Parts: sequence; C-alpha cells; structure tokens
Amino acid sequence: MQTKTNVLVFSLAAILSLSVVAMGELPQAVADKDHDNEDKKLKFKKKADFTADCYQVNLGMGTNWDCKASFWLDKNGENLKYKIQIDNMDLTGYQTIPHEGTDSDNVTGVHLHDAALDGMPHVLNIWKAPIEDDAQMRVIPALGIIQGIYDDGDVNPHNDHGPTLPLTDKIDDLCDGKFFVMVHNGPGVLKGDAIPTKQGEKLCKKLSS
Ligand SMILES: [Cu+2]
Repeated sequence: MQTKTNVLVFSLAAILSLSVVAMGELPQAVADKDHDNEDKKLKFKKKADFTADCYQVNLGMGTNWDCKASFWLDKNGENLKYKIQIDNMDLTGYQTIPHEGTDSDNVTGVHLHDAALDGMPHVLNIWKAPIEDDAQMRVIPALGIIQGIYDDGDVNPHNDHGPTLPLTDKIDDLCDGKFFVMVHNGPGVLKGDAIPTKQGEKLCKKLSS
C-alpha cells in the first residue's frame, strides 16, 4: 500500500522526468519546424523572396489563362524553392473545360528563363517539354500547382531546346529580377517576371557582399 509520502515522491519524480523529457525534446521540435521540407533539410522563410504575376505575351490565348509564382532562396543562395499557380489551363487531362475559340488549354511546358542571357534561354526546365530536370518537382494538377526546388544538382547540359544551368552561376541575374517563369501552350505563352521583395533584396545584398 502506498503512503501519502510515497505518492508525493512518486508524483514529484514523474513531473521531474516529464520535464526532463520535454526539455530534451524541445530543441529537436524546433529543429523539425525549421526543417519542415520533406525533400531537403532546408530553411525557407514564410514570406517569398521573389514574386511573379503572369501576363499573356502571345495573341490567340484564352482570355482567362493566368499564373502567379512565389520563390524562396535559402540563405546560402544554393536552393531556389518555387511554387507556380496556373489558372484555367490543364496540366494533365481535363481539369478545365476548353474555352470557345481555343483549340486546347493544355500546358505544354513550364520553364524558368533568364533575360540576361542571349536568346533568353532556359535556366530550369520544370514541366513537360523539353524535359523535367528538377528532382524535387511536384505537381498537383487539380489545383494547377507546380512546386519544387531548383539547385545545382538539377543541371542538365543536353543540347536541344534548352539546357538546365547551375543556379549558383545565375544568382546575380535572379537578384537583378532577370528570371521569369514561362507557361507555354503551343503558340500561347504566359510570362511572369520574378521580382525581388524587400526581404529578397536584403538576402541578395547579403549574398553579394
Ligand atoms: Cu519556356
């Protein structure tokens, strides 16, 4: 039979051991929160470092096709996380009803381009044609979302339409607002310039110093 003292001692011991467990686990919990990316142990801020609002650059496109994108650069300038939201176009299958006067609203390719380079070639091939180079790329077709992380591991020097280039060689162009996302549909193209936010400007300053 337990005495009152025994119960008290037992309770104190239990509370102390729980506290020790909680204190021991706290740093791990913080670390997990910082590294909540499934694919890579990276820390990205909540707010974006670059944002892009798309506009139509070719005639003959569906009037309500649109996209926007957010980008996050890690503090070492080695990984660029992106999230592209495409509206009223199909990534796979038939998520939207084709609009009258347009043959198709299917996306044929999504890329990052660099306006500082001759001929504005690709820096990253994201989706469909000519190739998908980002190992972390994920698509949620029903929501029109493409996301991933661009890093130097994605480099693909194949020589046809556009190679994927090392991100770390192009950070200055990115920081200068020269990167843009393109969503292709045959002759139609949506274009969105990745413009640094205040937070992105600060990070770019740090990286260039
Ligand atoms: Cu393109």
